[in-house]
Amino acid sequence: MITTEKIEALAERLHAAEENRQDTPSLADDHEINVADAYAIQDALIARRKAREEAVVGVKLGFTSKAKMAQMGVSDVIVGRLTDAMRIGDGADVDLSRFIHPKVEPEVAYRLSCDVHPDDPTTNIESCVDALAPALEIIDSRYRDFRFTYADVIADNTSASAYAVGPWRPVEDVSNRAVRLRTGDTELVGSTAAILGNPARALHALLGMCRRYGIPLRAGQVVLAGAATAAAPLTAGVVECRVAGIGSVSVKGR
Ligand code: 0L1
Repeated sequence: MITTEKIEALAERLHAAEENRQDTPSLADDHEINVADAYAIQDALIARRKAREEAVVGVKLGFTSKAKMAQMGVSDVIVGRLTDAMRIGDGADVDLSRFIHPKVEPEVAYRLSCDVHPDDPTTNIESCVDALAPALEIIDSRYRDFRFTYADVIADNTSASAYAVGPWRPVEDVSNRAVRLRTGDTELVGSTAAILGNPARALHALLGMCRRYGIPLRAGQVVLAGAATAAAPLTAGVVECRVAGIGSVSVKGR
């Protein structure tokens, strides 16, 4: 475990990278950080966002696909926090100059209808979800050349940067729906099955991670379940995520 001073210093480094849109080398280059340290750095980073008057409005999961887990050599998902400053309206413009090297991922979002108590073994997280929607997540790693370790990316709030959610609709089984991510001339096609086999499983994985790392889950929060395709670079123009039977959401890079 690293010291509290070191946690604060590393959070400050990542916070400055985000504020100045200036990438930074991997923390692991000169520090030994374990997963608990990394979540402590993420907490300190979120405290800085709150000091900037941002409110936490949700959580996101990362490394929910087998391919990404294998690439990082891990078997656990990662959790990051979403704030109100990250929210982009469906169809709204997004200013590309606020990012370092943004990428976009098509996702499924869930909405929590009640506070979730991860420490209570009787908690049924699926019964605390009242709606789902297509979503886009913009990830913007603060690390130079996207070179990071598993602990690095957790410390960096799992690259969370911005997100948009389409129209909410009642919860249904979305375990194997076609997903299309359209950006410029590029179209990536995937399936919701890439998200832990079924996005609903992401909710259970989230509960376990929140239990382990003391992350609260509150009524009204959004849960981004994970990417259904590889990430695509976010460039100028319209980006759309369409999930079969659920609808679509878009943003416009400028
Ligand atoms: O997939 C995710 O959202 C997890 C973090 C991605 C790390 C990155 O490529 O920046």
